[in-house]
Amino acid sequence: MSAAAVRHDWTRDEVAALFAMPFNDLLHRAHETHRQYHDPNAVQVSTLLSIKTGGCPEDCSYCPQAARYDTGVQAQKLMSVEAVVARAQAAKDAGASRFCMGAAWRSPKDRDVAKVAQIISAVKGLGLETCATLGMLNGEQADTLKAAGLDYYNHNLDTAPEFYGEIIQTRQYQDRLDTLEHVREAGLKTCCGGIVGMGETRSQRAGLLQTLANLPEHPESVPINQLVRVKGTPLENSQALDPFEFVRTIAVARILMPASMVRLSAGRQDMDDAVQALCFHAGANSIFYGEKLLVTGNPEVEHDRALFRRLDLHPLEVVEHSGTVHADIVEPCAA
Ligand code: SAM
Ligand code: DTB
Ligand code: SF4
Repeated sequence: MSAAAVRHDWTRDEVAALFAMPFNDLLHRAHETHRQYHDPNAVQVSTLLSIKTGGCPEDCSYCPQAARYDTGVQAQKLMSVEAVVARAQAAKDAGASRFCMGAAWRSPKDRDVAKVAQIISAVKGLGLETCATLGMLNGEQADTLKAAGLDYYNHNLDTAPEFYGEIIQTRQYQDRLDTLEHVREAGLKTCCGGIVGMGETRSQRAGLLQTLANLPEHPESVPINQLVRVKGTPLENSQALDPFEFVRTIAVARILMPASMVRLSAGRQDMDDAVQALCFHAGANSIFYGEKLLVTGNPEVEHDRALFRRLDLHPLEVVEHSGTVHADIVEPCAA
């Protein structure tokens, strides 16, 4: 059978038709696609760190770090190079191969970018892949980060274009597309996905994935976040998404972007292990590993190690120009 094509011309109807497939048929197609492009038992493992927390001027309705919502998050200024490096080393020692640094900025100032560039060079020096998510960037800022050794830039579309205005008013969808263009032009890899469970319709979930798949290049990483409902945010009382609908979203992402890494991102703490196993079967092959996302919780490291053992998954090894990073989060099975 020939490999699934990498396409950039998906129609909304085609994507909606994938969502509407019988669950087993959808999972079968997604898993078949997954095996054509990826080792089905390998999962890429990233650890997140909030290097500048809270106090953000934006109004993203889901976000615990927006200053305007009373979420109990304490604002903290940008961490020092030494403090970030210590956390990155600990993440590497625990088995992460990529270190993702997040900052609660609308867009960084040039002097912030200069400081983050120093942090990135130092983290890169540990032999880790680097990823940053700092808000909107102009072309020059993207170039500076690339020159510092940044591998990936995370900037999400978050949702479908037609639902976006109900979630965020302080910046436009087009601003996000512009930042993604600057990132691509700087030669950075893109990490771009969205959030489900914010009250969007299935057609809007299809719209998010359609927009991602029709970007000029598929993002190398596609994080699919399930909304973490944080008290004090406008979305705190959103209705929980049916877990099988989440699995469908992963499966459709896998089919639309067959060569990309699809990350089962935020929301794993609210998901049982069987649902996560279905997500891996449906084509998810990346996770955030470590007890914290940016400010909210993530499964315990020991729990994830056990999950990998139970599912015979292994962390993806990353071959970088600096050598081979062996991400070893699972001790051999005793049985
Ligand atoms: N401030 C920068 C920005 O917004 O571009 C970078 C950090 S921001 C926290 C990164 C992403 O985290 C957001 O685009 C959103 O997709 C995700 N996120 C934030 N809060 C979330 C939540 N409560 N549940 C799920 N995902 C969330
Ligand atoms: C992404 O798509 N998800 C991550 C990462 N990119 C930066 C962030 C999830 C944040 C969840 C809520 C929090 O802890 O702030
Ligand atoms: Fe600020 Fe980013 Fe949170 Fe939006 S998602 S409020 S830009 S930290």
